[in-house]
Amino acid sequence: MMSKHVVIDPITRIEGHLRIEAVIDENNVITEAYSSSTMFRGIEEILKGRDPRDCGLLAMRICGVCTGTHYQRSIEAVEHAFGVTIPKNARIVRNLMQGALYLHDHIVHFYHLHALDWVDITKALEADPKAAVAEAQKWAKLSGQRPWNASEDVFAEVQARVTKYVKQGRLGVFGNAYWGSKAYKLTPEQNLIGLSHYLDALDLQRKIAKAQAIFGGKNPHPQSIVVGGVTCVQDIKNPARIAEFKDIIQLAQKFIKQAYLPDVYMAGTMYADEALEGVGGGLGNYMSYGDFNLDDTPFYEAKKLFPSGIVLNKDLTKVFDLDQSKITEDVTHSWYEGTDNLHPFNGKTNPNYTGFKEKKDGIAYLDVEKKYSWIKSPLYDDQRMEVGPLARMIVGVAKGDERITKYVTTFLKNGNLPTSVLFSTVGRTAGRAIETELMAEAILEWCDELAKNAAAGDLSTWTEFDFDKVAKDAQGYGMAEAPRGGLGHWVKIKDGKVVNYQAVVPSTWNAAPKDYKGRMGAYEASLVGTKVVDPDQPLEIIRTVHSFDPCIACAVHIVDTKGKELAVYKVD
Ligand code: NFE
Ligand code: MG
Repeated sequence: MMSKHVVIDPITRIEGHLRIEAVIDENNVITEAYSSSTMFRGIEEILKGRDPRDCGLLAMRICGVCTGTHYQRSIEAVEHAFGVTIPKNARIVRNLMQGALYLHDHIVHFYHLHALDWVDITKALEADPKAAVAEAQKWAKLSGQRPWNASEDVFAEVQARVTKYVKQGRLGVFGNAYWGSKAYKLTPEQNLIGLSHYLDALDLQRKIAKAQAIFGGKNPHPQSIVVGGVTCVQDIKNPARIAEFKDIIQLAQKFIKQAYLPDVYMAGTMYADEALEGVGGGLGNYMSYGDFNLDDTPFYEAKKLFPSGIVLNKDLTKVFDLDQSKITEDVTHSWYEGTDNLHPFNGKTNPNYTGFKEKKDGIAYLDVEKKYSWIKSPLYDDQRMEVGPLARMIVGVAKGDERITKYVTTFLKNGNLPTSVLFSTVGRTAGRAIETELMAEAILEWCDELAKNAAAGDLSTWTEFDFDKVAKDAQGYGMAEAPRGGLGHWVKIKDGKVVNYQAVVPSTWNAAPKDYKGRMGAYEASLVGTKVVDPDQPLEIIRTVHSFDPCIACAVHIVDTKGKELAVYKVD
Protein backbone atom coordinates (compact mmCIF):
# COMPACT_ATOMS: atom_id res chain seq x y z
CA MET A 1 0.00 0.00 0.00
CA MET A 2 1.32 3.39 -0.98
CA SER A 3 0.86 6.04 1.65
CA LYS A 4 2.05 9.60 1.72
CA HIS A 5 3.07 11.68 4.71
CA VAL A 6 1.97 15.29 4.37
CA VAL A 7 3.43 17.93 6.68
CA ILE A 8 2.03 21.44 6.81
CA ASP A 9 4.13 23.65 9.04
CA PRO A 10 3.35 26.36 9.66
CA ILE A 11 -0.38 26.48 9.05
CA THR A 12 -0.94 30.12 8.18
CA ARG A 13 -3.90 32.48 8.47
CA ILE A 14 -4.26 31.46 12.11
CA GLU A 15 -2.83 32.80 15.37
CA GLY A 16 0.34 31.04 16.57
CA HIS A 17 2.42 28.04 15.48
CA LEU A 18 0.54 24.95 14.37
CA ARG A 19 1.87 21.92 12.53
CA ILE A 20 -0.37 19.28 10.97
CA GLU A 21 0.92 15.90 9.82
CA ALA A 22 -1.37 13.59 7.88
CA VAL A 23 -0.99 10.15 6.37
CA ILE A 24 -2.83 9.78 3.07
CA ASP A 25 -3.61 6.41 1.43
CA GLU A 26 -3.43 5.45 -2.25
CA ASN A 27 -6.93 6.93 -2.79
CA ASN A 28 -5.81 10.23 -1.29
CA VAL A 29 -7.95 9.69 1.82
CA ILE A 30 -6.49 10.80 5.17
CA THR A 31 -6.01 7.78 7.44
CA GLU A 32 -4.10 9.41 10.29
CA ALA A 33 -3.79 13.03 11.41
CA TYR A 34 -1.67 14.70 14.07
CA SER A 35 -2.03 18.22 15.43
CA SER A 36 0.97 19.81 17.13
CA SER A 37 1.71 23.17 18.65
CA THR A 38 5.42 23.99 18.30
CA MET A 39 5.24 26.91 20.73
CA PHE A 40 5.43 27.21 24.55
CA ARG A 41 4.86 30.36 26.63
CA GLY A 42 4.28 29.53 30.31
CA ILE A 43 1.91 32.23 31.51
CA GLU A 44 0.35 29.96 34.11
CA GLU A 45 3.74 29.72 35.84
CA ILE A 46 4.20 33.52 35.76
CA LEU A 47 0.98 34.01 37.71
CA LYS A 48 2.13 32.05 40.76
CA GLY A 49 3.01 34.27 43.73
CA ARG A 50 1.07 37.28 42.35
CA ASP A 51 -1.64 39.36 43.94
CA PRO A 52 -4.86 37.76 42.59
CA ARG A 53 -6.22 41.22 41.75
CA ASP A 54 -3.42 41.55 39.13
CA CYS A 55 -4.03 38.19 37.44
CA GLY A 56 -6.49 39.54 34.88
CA LEU A 57 -4.03 42.05 33.45
CA LEU A 58 -1.34 39.36 33.12
CA ALA A 59 -3.56 36.46 32.05
CA MET A 60 -5.00 38.57 29.24
CA ARG A 61 -1.53 38.53 27.64
CA ILE A 62 -2.12 34.84 26.86
CA CYS A 63 -3.58 36.18 23.64
CA GLY A 64 -4.12 39.37 21.64
CA VAL A 65 -6.87 37.90 19.47
CA CYS A 66 -9.65 36.99 21.89
CA THR A 67 -9.00 40.34 23.49
CA GLY A 68 -10.33 40.65 26.94
CA THR A 69 -11.67 37.10 27.15
CA HIS A 70 -8.83 35.81 29.31
CA TYR A 71 -9.02 39.08 31.23
CA GLN A 72 -12.66 38.48 32.07
CA ARG A 73 -12.27 34.76 32.87
CA SER A 74 -9.36 35.51 35.18
CA ILE A 75 -11.21 38.24 37.01
CA GLU A 76 -14.28 36.03 37.30
CA ALA A 77 -12.16 33.21 38.77
CA VAL A 78 -10.91 35.60 41.46
CA GLU A 79 -14.42 36.97 42.04
CA HIS A 80 -15.67 33.42 42.43
CA ALA A 81 -12.90 32.68 44.95
CA PHE A 82 -13.74 35.87 46.87
CA GLY A 83 -17.53 35.35 46.72
CA VAL A 84 -18.06 38.71 44.96
CA THR A 85 -21.08 39.32 42.69
CA ILE A 86 -20.78 42.30 40.32
CA PRO A 87 -23.46 45.01 39.86
CA LYS A 88 -25.83 45.18 36.88
CA ASN A 89 -23.92 47.89 34.99
CA ALA A 90 -20.70 45.88 35.23
CA ARG A 91 -22.44 42.73 34.01
CA ILE A 92 -23.93 44.53 31.00
CA VAL A 93 -20.69 46.34 30.10
CA ARG A 94 -18.77 43.05 30.23
CA ASN A 95 -21.41 41.51 27.91
CA LEU A 96 -21.07 44.45 25.51
CA MET A 97 -17.27 44.17 25.38
CA GLN A 98 -17.36 40.39 24.88
CA GLY A 99 -20.22 40.65 22.40
CA ALA A 100 -18.31 43.18 20.28
CA LEU A 101 -15.32 40.83 20.41
CA TYR A 102 -17.43 37.96 19.02
CA LEU A 103 -18.55 40.13 16.08
CA HIS A 104 -14.97 41.26 15.42
CA ASP A 105 -13.48 37.78 15.74
CA HIS A 106 -16.07 35.95 13.66
CA ILE A 107 -16.05 38.50 10.81
CA VAL A 108 -12.23 38.60 10.71
CA HIS A 109 -12.16 34.82 10.83
CA PHE A 110 -14.63 34.26 8.00
CA TYR A 111 -13.23 36.87 5.62
CA HIS A 112 -9.55 37.25 6.46
CA LEU A 113 -8.59 33.83 7.79
CA HIS A 114 -11.04 31.32 6.27
CA ALA A 115 -12.54 32.81 3.07
CA LEU A 116 -9.51 31.99 0.93
CA ASP A 117 -10.15 28.29 1.60
CA TRP A 118 -13.39 28.72 -0.36
CA VAL A 119 -12.67 31.73 -2.59
CA ASP A 120 -10.04 31.53 -5.36
CA ILE A 121 -9.03 35.17 -5.71
CA THR A 122 -7.25 34.59 -9.04
CA LYS A 123 -10.51 33.34 -10.60
CA ALA A 124 -12.38 36.47 -9.49
CA LEU A 125 -10.55 38.30 -12.25
CA GLU A 126 -12.47 36.33 -14.89
CA ALA A 127 -15.87 37.40 -13.51
CA ASP A 128 -18.51 39.51 -15.23
CA PRO A 129 -19.28 42.32 -12.71
CA LYS A 130 -22.87 42.65 -13.92
CA ALA A 131 -23.53 38.94 -13.44
CA ALA A 132 -21.90 39.21 -10.01
CA VAL A 133 -24.55 41.74 -8.93
CA ALA A 134 -27.33 39.32 -9.88
CA GLU A 135 -25.47 36.54 -8.05
CA ALA A 136 -25.13 38.61 -4.87
CA GLN A 137 -28.85 39.45 -5.02
CA LYS A 138 -29.71 35.75 -5.29
CA TRP A 139 -27.95 34.77 -2.04
CA ALA A 140 -29.05 37.80 -0.04
CA LYS A 141 -32.65 37.15 -1.05
CA LEU A 142 -32.62 33.78 0.73
CA SER A 143 -32.93 35.65 4.01
CA GLY A 144 -34.98 38.53 2.57
CA GLN A 145 -32.05 40.93 2.39
CA ARG A 146 -30.56 43.31 -0.14
CA PRO A 147 -26.95 42.50 -0.98
CA TRP A 148 -24.11 44.44 0.64
CA ASN A 149 -22.37 47.08 -1.50
CA ALA A 150 -23.27 45.28 -4.73
CA SER A 151 -23.15 47.29 -7.93
CA GLU A 152 -21.46 46.78 -11.27
CA ASP A 153 -19.17 49.74 -10.54
CA VAL A 154 -18.09 48.41 -7.14
CA PHE A 155 -17.32 44.92 -8.45
CA ALA A 156 -15.54 46.29 -11.58
CA GLU A 157 -13.42 48.57 -9.41
CA VAL A 158 -12.42 45.73 -7.07
CA GLN A 159 -11.54 43.58 -10.07
CA ALA A 160 -9.46 46.37 -11.67
CA ARG A 161 -7.61 46.97 -8.41
CA VAL A 162 -6.64 43.35 -7.92
CA THR A 163 -5.85 42.82 -11.65
CA LYS A 164 -3.30 45.62 -11.38
CA TYR A 165 -1.55 43.85 -8.51
CA VAL A 166 -1.62 40.47 -10.27
CA LYS A 167 -0.09 41.97 -13.44
CA GLN A 168 2.70 43.46 -11.36
CA GLY A 169 3.18 40.10 -9.60
CA ARG A 170 2.44 41.77 -6.24
CA LEU A 171 -0.42 39.84 -4.66
CA GLY A 172 0.42 41.02 -1.15
CA VAL A 173 -1.87 39.38 1.41
CA PHE A 174 -3.14 37.11 -1.36
CA GLY A 175 0.43 36.09 -2.25
CA ASN A 176 0.40 32.49 -1.06
CA ALA A 177 -2.44 30.02 -1.28
CA TYR A 178 -3.35 26.92 -3.28
CA TRP A 179 -4.68 29.06 -6.14
CA GLY A 180 -6.04 27.03 -9.00
CA SER A 181 -6.69 23.93 -6.85
CA LYS A 182 -9.54 21.70 -8.06
CA ALA A 183 -10.88 21.82 -4.52
CA TYR A 184 -12.12 25.39 -5.19
CA LYS A 185 -15.73 25.22 -6.35
CA LEU A 186 -17.07 28.78 -6.59
CA THR A 187 -17.83 30.43 -9.94
CA PRO A 188 -15.79 33.50 -11.02
CA GLU A 189 -18.70 35.80 -10.04
CA GLN A 190 -18.98 34.16 -6.61
CA ASN A 191 -15.22 34.54 -6.11
CA LEU A 192 -15.53 38.23 -6.97
CA ILE A 193 -18.28 38.71 -4.38
CA GLY A 194 -16.09 37.01 -1.74
CA LEU A 195 -13.11 39.18 -2.67
CA SER A 196 -15.14 42.37 -2.53
CA HIS A 197 -16.53 41.53 0.91
CA TYR A 198 -13.03 40.58 2.11
CA LEU A 199 -11.95 44.16 1.39
CA ASP A 200 -15.08 45.70 2.92
CA ALA A 201 -14.59 43.63 6.09
CA LEU A 202 -11.12 45.12 6.61
CA ASP A 203 -12.67 48.50 7.24
CA LEU A 204 -15.53 47.14 9.32
CA GLN A 205 -13.29 45.14 11.69
CA ARG A 206 -11.41 48.34 12.55
CA LYS A 207 -14.66 50.01 13.52
CA ILE A 208 -15.77 47.09 15.70
CA ALA A 209 -12.41 47.08 17.50
CA LYS A 210 -13.09 50.72 18.24
CA ALA A 211 -16.49 49.83 19.69
CA GLN A 212 -14.86 47.47 22.17
CA ALA A 213 -12.45 50.24 23.19
CA ILE A 214 -15.35 52.59 23.99
CA PHE A 215 -15.91 50.66 27.21
CA GLY A 216 -12.52 48.93 27.43
CA GLY A 217 -10.27 52.00 27.13
CA LYS A 218 -8.18 50.35 24.40
CA ASN A 219 -7.91 47.35 22.07
CA PRO A 220 -6.64 44.63 21.80
CA HIS A 221 -6.07 44.59 25.55
CA PRO A 222 -8.84 46.49 27.32
CA GLN A 223 -8.23 47.69 30.88
CA SER A 224 -11.53 48.72 32.40
CA ILE A 225 -12.37 45.49 34.24
CA VAL A 226 -11.37 44.99 37.86
CA VAL A 227 -12.16 42.39 40.50
CA GLY A 228 -15.64 43.47 41.66
CA GLY A 229 -16.81 45.32 38.55
CA VAL A 230 -15.73 47.78 35.87
CA THR A 231 -14.12 51.25 35.92
CA CYS A 232 -15.80 52.94 32.91
CA VAL A 233 -18.27 54.94 35.02
CA GLN A 234 -18.05 58.00 32.77
CA ASP A 235 -19.04 56.01 29.68
CA ILE A 236 -22.06 54.45 31.38
CA LYS A 237 -23.22 57.88 32.55
CA ASN A 238 -22.92 59.38 29.08
CA PRO A 239 -25.74 58.33 26.68
CA ALA A 240 -23.67 59.57 23.72
CA ARG A 241 -21.01 56.91 24.40
CA ILE A 242 -23.61 54.13 24.47
CA ALA A 243 -25.13 55.54 21.25
CA GLU A 244 -21.70 55.62 19.59
CA PHE A 245 -21.19 51.96 20.47
CA LYS A 246 -24.68 51.06 19.27
CA ASP A 247 -24.17 52.80 15.88
CA ILE A 248 -21.14 50.61 15.15
CA ILE A 249 -22.98 47.43 16.14
CA GLN A 250 -25.91 48.38 13.89
CA LEU A 251 -23.50 48.80 10.96
CA ALA A 252 -21.96 45.41 11.76
CA GLN A 253 -25.42 43.87 11.93
CA LYS A 254 -26.22 45.19 8.45
CA PHE A 255 -22.98 43.67 7.10
CA ILE A 256 -23.71 40.33 8.80
CA LYS A 257 -27.18 40.15 7.24
CA GLN A 258 -26.27 41.49 3.79
CA ALA A 259 -22.80 39.97 3.27
CA TYR A 260 -21.70 37.38 5.85
CA LEU A 261 -24.83 35.17 5.91
CA PRO A 262 -25.44 35.33 2.13
CA ASP A 263 -21.77 34.40 1.55
CA VAL A 264 -22.12 31.43 3.88
CA TYR A 265 -25.27 30.32 1.99
CA MET A 266 -23.29 30.70 -1.25
CA ALA A 267 -20.27 28.69 -0.09
CA GLY A 268 -22.42 26.18 1.80
CA THR A 269 -24.55 25.49 -1.30
CA MET A 270 -21.53 25.11 -3.60
CA TYR A 271 -19.98 22.70 -1.10
CA ALA A 272 -23.30 21.06 -0.16
CA ASP A 273 -22.15 17.57 -1.26
CA GLU A 274 -19.30 17.65 1.25
CA ALA A 275 -21.55 19.02 3.96
CA LEU A 276 -24.13 16.31 3.35
CA GLU A 277 -21.41 13.66 3.50
CA GLY A 278 -20.30 15.12 6.84
CA VAL A 279 -16.77 15.95 5.65
CA GLY A 280 -14.82 17.45 8.55
CA GLY A 281 -17.45 16.51 11.16
CA GLY A 282 -14.98 14.90 13.53
CA LEU A 283 -15.67 13.90 17.11
CA GLY A 284 -19.42 14.53 17.21
CA ASN A 285 -19.18 15.47 20.92
CA TYR A 286 -19.99 19.11 21.61
CA MET A 287 -19.56 21.06 24.84
CA SER A 288 -20.54 24.57 25.90
CA TYR A 289 -19.69 26.12 29.29
CA GLY A 290 -22.42 28.71 28.66
CA ASP A 291 -22.00 32.49 28.64
CA PHE A 292 -23.39 36.01 28.61
CA ASN A 293 -25.18 36.45 31.92
CA LEU A 294 -28.69 37.78 31.55
CA ASP A 295 -29.40 38.48 35.23
CA ASP A 296 -27.48 39.67 38.26
CA THR A 297 -27.13 36.45 40.22
CA PRO A 298 -23.60 34.96 40.49
CA PHE A 299 -22.29 33.74 37.09
CA TYR A 300 -22.66 30.06 37.96
CA GLU A 301 -26.38 30.53 38.62
CA ALA A 302 -27.30 33.20 36.06
CA LYS A 303 -29.52 32.59 33.05
CA LYS A 304 -27.34 32.75 29.93
CA LEU A 305 -27.61 33.77 26.29
CA PHE A 306 -25.74 30.55 25.45
CA PRO A 307 -26.72 27.69 27.78
CA SER A 308 -24.15 25.23 29.10
CA GLY A 309 -24.31 21.52 28.34
CA ILE A 310 -22.96 18.55 26.47
CA VAL A 311 -24.19 16.69 23.38
CA LEU A 312 -22.63 13.31 22.61
CA ASN A 313 -22.39 11.43 19.29
CA LYS A 314 -24.31 14.12 17.35
CA ASP A 315 -27.47 13.12 19.25
CA LEU A 316 -29.58 16.27 19.60
CA THR A 317 -32.30 14.45 21.56
CA LYS A 318 -30.17 14.33 24.73
CA VAL A 319 -28.23 17.03 26.49
CA PHE A 320 -26.13 16.51 29.62
CA ASP A 321 -25.47 19.03 32.39
CA LEU A 322 -21.95 20.35 32.69
CA ASP A 323 -20.01 19.61 35.87
CA GLN A 324 -16.65 21.39 36.01
CA SER A 325 -15.24 18.80 38.39
CA LYS A 326 -15.24 16.29 35.49
CA ILE A 327 -12.63 18.30 33.50
CA THR A 328 -9.07 16.95 33.44
CA GLU A 329 -5.93 17.62 31.35
CA ASP A 330 -3.93 14.61 30.18
CA VAL A 331 -0.27 15.11 29.18
CA THR A 332 0.57 11.62 27.86
CA HIS A 333 1.28 12.95 24.33
CA SER A 334 2.22 16.51 25.36
CA TRP A 335 5.66 17.95 26.09
CA TYR A 336 5.13 17.97 29.87
CA GLU A 337 6.55 15.69 32.52
CA GLY A 338 4.84 12.35 33.07
CA THR A 339 1.40 11.16 32.10
CA ASP A 340 -0.75 13.11 34.56
CA ASN A 341 -4.45 13.51 33.93
CA LEU A 342 -5.40 16.13 36.55
CA HIS A 343 -8.26 18.49 37.34
CA PRO A 344 -7.13 22.11 36.71
CA PHE A 345 -7.20 23.01 40.42
CA ASN A 346 -4.34 20.51 40.82
CA GLY A 347 -2.94 20.92 37.30
CA LYS A 348 0.80 21.14 36.59
CA THR A 349 2.77 22.88 33.84
CA ASN A 350 6.23 21.24 33.95
CA PRO A 351 7.74 21.33 30.43
CA ASN A 352 9.52 18.24 29.13
CA TYR A 353 10.46 18.76 25.49
CA THR A 354 11.41 15.44 23.88
CA GLY A 355 11.81 16.68 20.31
CA PHE A 356 11.02 15.19 16.93
CA LYS A 357 11.77 11.75 15.49
CA GLU A 358 14.96 10.99 13.55
CA LYS A 359 15.23 12.76 10.26
CA LYS A 360 14.03 10.86 7.20
CA ASP A 361 14.80 12.29 3.74
CA GLY A 362 15.95 15.43 5.53
CA ILE A 363 12.62 15.77 7.31
CA ALA A 364 11.99 15.29 11.02
CA TYR A 365 8.56 13.98 11.91
CA LEU A 366 6.47 14.27 15.05
CA ASP A 367 7.18 11.46 17.50
CA VAL A 368 3.53 10.48 17.56
CA GLU A 369 3.93 7.35 19.66
CA LYS A 370 5.38 9.50 22.43
CA LYS A 371 5.02 13.24 22.98
CA TYR A 372 4.32 15.57 20.07
CA SER A 373 2.72 18.87 21.10
CA TRP A 374 2.87 21.69 23.63
CA ILE A 375 -0.91 21.47 23.87
CA LYS A 376 -2.33 19.29 26.64
CA SER A 377 -5.29 16.95 26.00
CA PRO A 378 -8.34 18.07 27.97
CA LEU A 379 -11.03 15.54 28.72
CA TYR A 380 -14.55 15.88 30.03
CA ASP A 381 -15.65 12.86 32.01
CA ASP A 382 -12.97 10.91 30.11
CA GLN A 383 -14.33 11.96 26.70
CA ARG A 384 -12.88 14.09 23.90
CA MET A 385 -14.90 17.24 23.13
CA GLU A 386 -15.27 19.85 20.40
CA VAL A 387 -15.96 23.40 21.57
CA GLY A 388 -16.81 26.59 19.69
CA PRO A 389 -19.68 28.44 18.03
CA LEU A 390 -21.08 25.27 16.46
CA ALA A 391 -21.01 23.52 19.85
CA ARG A 392 -22.87 26.49 21.37
CA MET A 393 -25.54 26.34 18.66
CA ILE A 394 -25.89 22.55 18.96
CA VAL A 395 -26.16 22.61 22.75
CA GLY A 396 -28.64 25.51 22.49
CA VAL A 397 -30.86 23.60 20.06
CA ALA A 398 -30.62 20.36 22.09
CA LYS A 399 -31.64 22.31 25.21
CA GLY A 400 -34.58 23.92 23.41
CA ASP A 401 -33.24 27.46 23.84
CA GLU A 402 -35.78 29.62 22.05
CA ARG A 403 -33.52 32.22 20.48
CA ILE A 404 -30.80 29.80 19.34
CA THR A 405 -33.37 27.35 17.93
CA LYS A 406 -35.04 30.19 16.02
CA TYR A 407 -31.78 31.35 14.46
CA VAL A 408 -30.54 27.86 13.59
CA THR A 409 -33.83 26.65 12.10
CA THR A 410 -34.32 29.87 10.13
CA PHE A 411 -30.81 29.56 8.68
CA LEU A 412 -31.36 25.92 7.68
CA LYS A 413 -34.83 26.63 6.24
CA ASN A 414 -33.68 29.64 4.20
CA GLY A 415 -30.78 27.66 2.84
CA ASN A 416 -32.97 24.58 2.28
CA LEU A 417 -30.47 22.55 4.29
CA PRO A 418 -31.05 19.54 6.60
CA THR A 419 -29.89 19.69 10.24
CA SER A 420 -27.25 17.03 9.49
CA VAL A 421 -25.14 19.55 7.50
CA LEU A 422 -24.18 21.09 10.84
CA PHE A 423 -21.93 18.10 11.56
CA SER A 424 -19.28 19.06 9.00
CA THR A 425 -16.66 21.67 8.10
CA VAL A 426 -19.36 23.68 6.30
CA GLY A 427 -21.56 23.32 9.39
CA ARG A 428 -18.82 24.62 11.70
CA THR A 429 -18.50 27.69 9.48
CA ALA A 430 -22.27 28.12 9.28
CA GLY A 431 -22.64 27.74 13.07
CA ARG A 432 -20.27 30.67 13.56
CA ALA A 433 -22.22 32.84 11.09
CA ILE A 434 -25.53 32.03 12.76
CA GLU A 435 -24.04 32.92 16.14
CA THR A 436 -22.74 36.24 14.78
CA GLU A 437 -26.19 37.28 13.60
CA LEU A 438 -27.74 36.28 16.93
CA MET A 439 -25.04 38.09 18.88
CA ALA A 440 -25.61 41.40 17.07
CA GLU A 441 -29.27 41.31 18.09
CA ALA A 442 -28.42 40.53 21.73
CA ILE A 443 -25.83 43.33 21.94
CA LEU A 444 -28.34 45.89 20.72
CA GLU A 445 -30.75 44.78 23.46
CA TRP A 446 -28.00 45.11 26.10
CA CYS A 447 -27.21 48.66 24.88
CA ASP A 448 -30.81 49.62 25.60
CA GLU A 449 -30.75 47.81 28.96
CA LEU A 450 -27.62 49.71 30.00
CA ALA A 451 -28.94 53.10 28.86
CA LYS A 452 -32.22 52.49 30.70
CA ASN A 453 -30.53 51.41 33.90
CA ALA A 454 -28.22 54.44 33.92
CA ALA A 455 -31.12 56.79 33.08
CA ALA A 456 -33.01 55.36 36.08
CA GLY A 457 -30.16 56.55 38.30
CA ASP A 458 -28.21 53.31 38.91
CA LEU A 459 -24.56 54.22 38.34
CA SER A 460 -23.06 51.53 40.50
CA THR A 461 -20.12 49.74 38.84
CA TRP A 462 -18.21 48.00 41.64
CA THR A 463 -18.87 45.68 44.59
CA GLU A 464 -16.65 46.31 47.59
CA PHE A 465 -14.88 43.41 49.37
CA ASP A 466 -12.46 43.02 52.27
CA PHE A 467 -9.31 41.67 50.55
CA ASP A 468 -7.52 40.57 53.72
CA LYS A 469 -10.49 38.46 54.71
CA VAL A 470 -11.48 36.94 51.37
CA ALA A 471 -7.94 36.24 50.08
CA LYS A 472 -6.76 34.21 53.07
CA ASP A 473 -7.49 30.77 51.70
CA ALA A 474 -9.70 30.61 48.64
CA GLN A 475 -10.17 28.98 45.28
CA GLY A 476 -12.39 29.73 42.32
CA TYR A 477 -12.96 29.35 38.65
CA GLY A 478 -14.15 31.53 35.80
CA MET A 479 -15.85 29.37 33.22
CA ALA A 480 -17.57 30.85 30.19
CA GLU A 481 -17.23 31.05 26.45
CA ALA A 482 -14.60 32.71 24.26
CA PRO A 483 -15.26 33.20 20.52
CA ARG A 484 -13.54 29.82 19.87
CA GLY A 485 -15.28 27.91 22.66
CA GLY A 486 -15.34 27.11 26.35
CA LEU A 487 -12.66 28.87 28.36
CA GLY A 488 -11.91 28.22 32.02
CA HIS A 489 -9.42 29.73 34.45
CA TRP A 490 -8.87 28.05 37.83
CA VAL A 491 -7.10 29.86 40.67
CA LYS A 492 -5.97 28.85 44.18
CA ILE A 493 -5.10 31.64 46.62
CA LYS A 494 -3.34 31.53 49.99
CA ASP A 495 -2.50 34.49 52.26
CA GLY A 496 -3.26 36.99 49.51
CA LYS A 497 -1.12 35.30 46.84
CA VAL A 498 -1.80 32.91 43.93
CA VAL A 499 -0.49 29.43 44.70
CA ASN A 500 -1.76 27.67 41.57
CA TYR A 501 -3.23 28.88 38.28
CA GLN A 502 -4.46 26.87 35.31
CA ALA A 503 -6.20 27.90 32.10
CA VAL A 504 -7.92 25.36 29.87
CA VAL A 505 -8.61 27.12 26.59
CA PRO A 506 -10.89 26.53 23.58
CA SER A 507 -8.04 25.78 21.19
CA THR A 508 -6.59 23.44 23.84
CA TRP A 509 -9.76 21.37 23.54
CA ASN A 510 -9.85 21.48 19.74
CA ALA A 511 -6.14 21.38 18.73
CA ALA A 512 -5.09 18.81 21.33
CA PRO A 513 -3.03 15.72 20.49
CA LYS A 514 -4.18 12.17 21.24
CA ASP A 515 -5.03 11.24 24.81
CA TYR A 516 -3.75 8.43 27.02
CA LYS A 517 -6.14 5.99 25.33
CA GLY A 518 -4.90 7.01 21.86
CA ARG A 519 -8.16 8.83 21.09
CA MET A 520 -7.86 11.79 18.70
CA GLY A 521 -8.38 15.47 19.45
CA ALA A 522 -11.04 17.47 17.57
CA TYR A 523 -8.80 18.71 14.67
CA GLU A 524 -7.32 15.24 14.21
CA ALA A 525 -10.71 13.51 14.19
CA SER A 526 -12.13 16.05 11.74
CA LEU A 527 -9.35 15.30 9.22
CA VAL A 528 -9.40 11.52 9.21
CA GLY A 529 -11.56 10.18 6.34
CA THR A 530 -11.27 13.34 4.25
CA LYS A 531 -10.30 12.91 0.60
CA VAL A 532 -7.66 15.33 -0.62
CA VAL A 533 -8.01 16.02 -4.35
CA ASP A 534 -4.32 16.84 -4.77
CA PRO A 535 -1.85 16.04 -1.94
CA ASP A 536 0.53 18.63 -3.43
CA GLN A 537 -2.11 21.23 -2.59
CA PRO A 538 -3.82 19.93 0.59
CA LEU A 539 -6.49 22.65 0.61
CA GLU A 540 -9.04 20.36 2.27
CA ILE A 541 -6.77 20.01 5.34
CA ILE A 542 -6.33 23.75 5.68
CA ARG A 543 -10.04 24.38 5.19
CA THR A 544 -11.12 22.00 7.94
CA VAL A 545 -8.44 23.13 10.40
CA HIS A 546 -9.33 26.77 9.68
CA SER A 547 -13.02 26.06 10.29
CA PHE A 548 -12.11 25.79 14.01
CA ASP A 549 -10.39 29.22 13.91
CA PRO A 550 -7.17 28.02 15.62
CA CYS A 551 -5.46 30.19 18.17
CA ILE A 552 -2.29 28.46 19.32
CA ALA A 553 -1.06 31.22 21.63
CA CYS A 554 -4.20 30.59 23.62
CA ALA A 555 -3.96 26.83 23.42
CA VAL A 556 -0.50 26.51 24.99
CA HIS A 557 -0.14 29.87 26.65
CA ILE A 558 3.52 28.90 26.78
CA VAL A 559 8.58 29.46 22.07
CA ASP A 560 10.72 26.81 21.22
CA THR A 561 13.43 27.22 18.69
CA LYS A 562 14.02 23.51 18.15
CA GLY A 563 11.83 21.21 16.15
CA LYS A 564 11.24 23.64 13.32
CA GLU A 565 12.02 21.49 10.36
CA LEU A 566 11.62 21.59 6.66
CA ALA A 567 8.12 20.64 5.65
CA VAL A 568 7.16 18.33 2.84
CA TYR A 569 4.47 20.74 1.76
CA LYS A 570 4.91 24.20 3.08
CA VAL A 571 2.33 26.96 3.00
CA ASP A 572 2.94 30.55 3.88
NI1 NFE B 1 -6.19 33.33 21.32
FE1 NFE B 1 -9.02 32.50 22.49
C1 NFE B 1 -10.68 32.51 21.84
C2 NFE B 1 -9.44 32.01 24.12
S1 NFE B 1 -8.73 30.53 21.78
S2 NFE B 1 -8.13 33.42 20.65
O1 NFE B 1 -11.65 32.55 21.35
O2 NFE B 1 -9.60 31.75 25.17
O3 NFE B 1 -8.38 29.18 22.08
MG1 MG C 1 -3.34 25.49 30.50
